[in-house]
Amino acid sequence: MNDVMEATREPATKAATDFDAIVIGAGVSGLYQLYRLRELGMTARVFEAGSNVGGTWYWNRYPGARFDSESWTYGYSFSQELLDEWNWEEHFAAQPETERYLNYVTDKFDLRRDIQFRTTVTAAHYQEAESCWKVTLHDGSQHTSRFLVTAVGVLSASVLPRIPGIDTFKGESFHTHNWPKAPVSFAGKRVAVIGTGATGIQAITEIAKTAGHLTVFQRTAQWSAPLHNSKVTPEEMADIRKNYADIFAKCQETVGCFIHAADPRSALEVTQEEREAFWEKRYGEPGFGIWMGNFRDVLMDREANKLMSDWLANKIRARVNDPAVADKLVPKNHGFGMRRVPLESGYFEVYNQPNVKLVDLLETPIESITPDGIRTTDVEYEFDMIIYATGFDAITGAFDQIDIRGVGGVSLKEKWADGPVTMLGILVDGFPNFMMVMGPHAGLGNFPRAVEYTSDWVTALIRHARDNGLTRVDATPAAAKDWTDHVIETNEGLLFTEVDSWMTGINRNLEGKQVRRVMRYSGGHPAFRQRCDAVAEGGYRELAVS
Ligand code: NA7
Repeated sequence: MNDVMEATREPATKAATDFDAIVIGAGVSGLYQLYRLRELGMTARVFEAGSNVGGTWYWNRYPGARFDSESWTYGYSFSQELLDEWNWEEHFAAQPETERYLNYVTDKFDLRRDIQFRTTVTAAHYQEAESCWKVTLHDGSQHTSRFLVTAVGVLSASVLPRIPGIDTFKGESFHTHNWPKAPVSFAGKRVAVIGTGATGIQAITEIAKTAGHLTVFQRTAQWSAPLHNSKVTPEEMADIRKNYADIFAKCQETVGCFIHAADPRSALEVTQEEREAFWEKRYGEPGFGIWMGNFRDVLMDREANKLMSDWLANKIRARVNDPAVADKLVPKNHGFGMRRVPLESGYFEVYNQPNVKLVDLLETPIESITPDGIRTTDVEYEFDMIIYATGFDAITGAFDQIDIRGVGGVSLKEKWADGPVTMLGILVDGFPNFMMVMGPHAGLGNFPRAVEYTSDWVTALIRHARDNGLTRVDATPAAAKDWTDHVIETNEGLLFTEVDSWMTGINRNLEGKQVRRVMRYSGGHPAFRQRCDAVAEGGYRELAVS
């Protein structure tokens, strides 16, 4: 089809495109966006690289992968029927349960027929004359749409470490994100895990149960705390179902959309006994309470943070038999909660097992991967399997993998070379009709809660465009600057901004990701929603439309 011809033949308000909207990704965000677009009566096509739905919960099938959010706070809230039907098996569901849930949602709402699987989007170019997007797929085929919604995830572009010889290893090797569907056996094998982030900690705990021998290569120790997962009993599920409205309302009130809200007290205004009793209680409770429900100043005040870190260090030491190993497991270069707190289920006790060894890469860095294993500065270890739990090109990585070009052929990757510029983390000036569900500058946290809100906002904007005969909606440069400045402001003074992590845009394995950047909104979800609501209620005055 000749798009230019079509566009000139059709009235301006009628889409002369293959679809009203194209959505990239069929994970938590993409599925919900498709549902909402359908509701508008729009034609939509979702392109998904995987062979099934789920996104994060499709790819990350490594042993031990599970929620750190309470399952019943993570599920979609939009359908009462769905809430009535679905029973969560565990308070923190493992990957297979979540994957089942997302498939159930897909089938219940008949979403599959608009999703094209095993399809990678390689380019998306805005067509100025036709006010539409032309999307190119891995096989060279092209499709056009008025609107382009990215639902590409925050942690979806996995990264292997830059270690010489990585391609020479003769045994099995996997990145945790690209884990095979067929079962992987560790029995009797000499297994290496590189990386001790949230993923590594989950995987190591599980693999240690069956591996012949497990060697963990740790560069940075983590302030990990207990998850306290358990089965959901039928009585608990009945109770949860009765209370869904309150649960979701509570999530809406907190900065991270979790059910855990910070304690209004300062860690410094209570006695040592009170402080420690409070931390002991949080340490004994399920979920992120210890991070998100701590004293209000623990993540902001150096002294409060130091007290918490020292307290938690003692917990780690008490759980590991060998004091020298315990010492290596206590973080030295950052305080508690400055990086994403991994929740664990017996992680520290793993190092008391005779089949597990911890290698501290600060003492003996890796020199190379060899055909037989891993060589550090002091010894060559032989392995049957190497597992890379080495993380992601976070937040902007999935965008960078697609050649996205706006007005005048401007590349999004180049526009963001010095850090993202967005309006509300949803729009980018110069990229009309382009909307991001959970792009950079979005608030992180309990993902689906933020996804539902953001996707509803995107849907309302698309409806507004349609109802008003607009073929082009774009953020103005001024509005994008305002929001970007505000995002930067919300990060000022927060201790996590002083630490290298994926949340500050650092990935030591990637060129161009060595400088800390403001990647996320830190003003909290309630404030984020207020800003978004104000734009919508004001009739989208901040946008340039035609
Ligand atoms: P993370 O949190 O980025 O962790 C990656 C880990 O891999 C981390 O321990 C890194 O050490 C380590 N790493 C990366 N490259 C190397 C090399 N070259 N050598 C040694 N160690 C290396 O990713 P995750 O997948 O664990 O978690 C991502 C998020 O997913 C998580 O926060 C949850 O929100 C879900 P470093 O810390 O850089 O020293």
